[in-house]
Amino acid sequence: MLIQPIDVFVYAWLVVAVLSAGYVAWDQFRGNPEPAVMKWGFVLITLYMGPIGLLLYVMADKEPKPGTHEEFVKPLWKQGVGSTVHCVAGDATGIVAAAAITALAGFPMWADVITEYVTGFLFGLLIFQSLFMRKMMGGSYLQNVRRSFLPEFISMNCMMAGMAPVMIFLMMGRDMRAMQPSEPLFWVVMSLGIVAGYVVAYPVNAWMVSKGMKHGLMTVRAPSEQPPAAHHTHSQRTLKKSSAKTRAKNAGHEMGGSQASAGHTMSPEVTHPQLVAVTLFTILMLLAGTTVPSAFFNLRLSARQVGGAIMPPGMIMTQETTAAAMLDMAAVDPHEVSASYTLAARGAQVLEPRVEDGIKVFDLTASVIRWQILPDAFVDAYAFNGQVPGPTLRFREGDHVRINVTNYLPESTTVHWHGLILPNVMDGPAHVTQAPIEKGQHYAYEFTAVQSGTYFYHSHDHVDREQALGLYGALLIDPAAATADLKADHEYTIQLQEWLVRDGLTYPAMPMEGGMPNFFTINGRAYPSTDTIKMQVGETLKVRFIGSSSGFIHPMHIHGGPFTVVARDGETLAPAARYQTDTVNVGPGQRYDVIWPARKPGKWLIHCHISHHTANNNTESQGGGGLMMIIDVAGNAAT
Ligand SMILES: [Cu+2]
Repeated sequence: MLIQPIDVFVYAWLVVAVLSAGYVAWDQFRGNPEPAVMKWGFVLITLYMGPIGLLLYVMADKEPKPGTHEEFVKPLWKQGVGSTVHCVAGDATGIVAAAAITALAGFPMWADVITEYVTGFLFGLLIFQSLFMRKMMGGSYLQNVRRSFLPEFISMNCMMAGMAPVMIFLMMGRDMRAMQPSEPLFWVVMSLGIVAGYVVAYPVNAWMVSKGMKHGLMTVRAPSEQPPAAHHTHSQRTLKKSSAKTRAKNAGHEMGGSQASAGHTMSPEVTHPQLVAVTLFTILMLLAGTTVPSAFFNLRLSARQVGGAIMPPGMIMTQETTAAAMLDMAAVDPHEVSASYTLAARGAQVLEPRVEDGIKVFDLTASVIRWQILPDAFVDAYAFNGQVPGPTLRFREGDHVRINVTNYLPESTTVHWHGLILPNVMDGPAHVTQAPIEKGQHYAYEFTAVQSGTYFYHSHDHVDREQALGLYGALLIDPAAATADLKADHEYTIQLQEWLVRDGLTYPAMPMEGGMPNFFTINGRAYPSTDTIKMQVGETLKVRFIGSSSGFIHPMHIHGGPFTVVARDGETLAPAARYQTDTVNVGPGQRYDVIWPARKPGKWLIHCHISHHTANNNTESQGGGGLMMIIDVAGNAAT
C-alpha cells in the first residue's frame, strides 16, 4: 500500500535489488571465474545493496572479456571491494537475520543493536570466513577461526559503526514503519544501513588486503579454461611478493581446490603497532556509531511498541519521548480505514431512537473512516456511525435514554456526556468511572435527562487523540416546556474541529510542536464546502455553537450586526442576563446559543476570527476556507 511519497522509492529499490541480484547470480554462475564463496558474496551483497551491489560487481569483478579476470581484478581498489564484499555479505546476513528476529521478539533498540553486532560478527567469523573460506585458506576450521578473528573483528567494527546510526536514525525517525520487518521500508532501511557499513568498512579492508591479512578477489578456472598467461590472484600484494609461492597456490586452485590445504596461506606484512592502532580506532568508531544516536533517540523503545507508527513532521522527539507520547500523535493508519465517504455524506445527522420499554435507545459505533472535507481534501477520522461529527442525539428533558456504544477503533474508547447530571458510572471517563471499552466491546450508557439545552458527547479515553480525530457529536435536549422567546425561525448547530493532514496522512491536531492544524471544519466540512443557511430579511436564526474542538479556542463572529447570547453551556440566561455581542470565544467544551436577526439581504458570513482558521492549508478559496459559512438572506435591499 503506497501511503507516503517515499514508498515509490521503497518499492523501486526492492525491485531493482531483486533484479540486480538475479542478474549477478546468473552472470556469476554462467562463468565468472572465481570461487563459489565470492560468487555467493556478490549475489548476497547485490540483494542487500541493490543497484550499488550491481555497480560494484560490474566495475570491479565481472570479467570484461573471457580470460581477463586475472588482470581485471588486480588493482588494489578492486581487491578491497572483493574483501569488503566478502566480509559484509557474511556480517550483513547475520545482522539482517538478527534485526528481523529481535524486532518481532520486541527487543528494545539498544538490545537490538548489540544482538545484531554479536550475530553479525559470529556469522561472519564462524561461517563466512572460517567455513566458506577454508578451502582457500587451508588449515583446520579452528585455525581459520583464530586466523580470521582479528580481521573480522576490525571489519565488523567498521561495518556496525556505519550501519547502526543509519538504522537508528531511519528506523526511529518519523516513519517507524521502518522498525517492522513486515514493512518493505524496513528492508530498504536495512539496505541503506548495509551500504553505509560497506562504505565505512571499505578502507580498512583495502588496507588489510594490501597487508596480506585478508583475501581480495580471486580467480579460479577449470584446467581446460586456463588462459595462456593467466595469473591467479588473490591479492595484488601477495602476487608481487612471491611469485613462486603464488604459483604454488594457483596450482592448488587449478586442481579445483582439491589441494587447497597447500593453498592460500598468507604472510601478513603488518606490524603490531599498526594492528593495535587500527583495532583501537575501529573500536572507537563502533562506540561512536552505536552510542551517539542514543543522544537523539529513545533506544529503550521496541518495534512492538512503536513499530509502524508515522509521526507528524515537526514533532519534537528526544531520548525521553515515550512510546505512549508517540502513539498519541501518530498518524491514523490508513490500513484501519473501514469505509470512505465523499461530500455527498453528511455528519451530525439526527439519529432517531427506537423505544424499548419506554426507553429511547440510540446505537453509536466508533470506527475509522475516510471523510471528505473539501473537493480536494480527505481526512482519516475516528467517527461514530460513519459521520463527522457523530450523529446528533436529540431528546426531551425527562426522557430516559440508553446509548449503546460499540468500539471498532484500533484502541480503547469511552463516551462522556458533557455537562449532564447523571449517575457517576454513566459519566464515561476511562479508568476513573469505568473500564475502557476495548476493541470489539460495547458499553451501555443509561440515564434520565434532567436538563435541557445544548450539550455534546465526546470520547473520554485517549481524548487528546480521539476527540481531535472526530469522536464527538451534539446532544440537543429540548425543554419539557418550550419557551417561546428562545425560539427562532431557523436553527443551526455549529460543531468545530481542527485537522492536521500531511502527505495524505491525518494526525490528531493539538497545540504542540508538530501538532498544529492546517484544516478546520464546521460540521465536518471546510469552507467553501460548508452549508449555506437560507433565510429571509426579518427572520431570526438560532445558532448553537459547540466547542467540540479539543485543543483550540475559536472566536466565532457573525457579520451583519450583533446577535443576542441567550444561553451558555446549556443554561438559558435570564432575560436580564442576555447580551448583545458580535463575537463569542468558543473554547473547548463551551456552548453558546445565540439569536441573530437577518437585517439586510445578502451573503453574511459566520466565521472564526483567527484568520488562519479560515484558510485551507494556508490558502483561501472563494474568499476564505475552514471555519467559515454563509447565511444567504433573501429580501428587498431597500429594507
Ligand atoms: Cu478559530
